[in-house]
Amino acid sequence: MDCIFCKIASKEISTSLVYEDDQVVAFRDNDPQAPTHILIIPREHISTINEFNDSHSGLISHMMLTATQIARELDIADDGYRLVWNCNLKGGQAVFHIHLHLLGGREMKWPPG
Ligand code: IU
Repeated sequence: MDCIFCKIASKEISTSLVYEDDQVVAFRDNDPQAPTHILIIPREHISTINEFNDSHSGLISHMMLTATQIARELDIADDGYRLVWNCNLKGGQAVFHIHLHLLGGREMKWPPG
């Protein structure tokens, strides 16, 4: 499968890695929309969050906990940050390997565009 985030997860393509373990990889977004913009991805290829089912509950929890841990480590937790899952084209998804955006280091607007 020709998936750029699978290639990032397997290190076929290098990135600015922030964290990795047996389930997830976190790296800096290459077109950051905030001073801190990290993507947390699973090593497993899942195209959209529409594919989530009960078997993914541990992974989803682990991705969220990884994001909050990185926010603390990068010192954006106290000021505040945003976690975003984009789903499918109208949801703003451009890369079809799920990823959790962690955005911080600036004030966020609401509602998002
Ligand atoms: P989206 O939710 O699918 O729209 O987000 C995809 C993100 O992946 C977007 O912020 C891109 O800048 C980012 N990205 C990246 O960091 N490195 C890449 O090689 C590619 C996309 I392709």
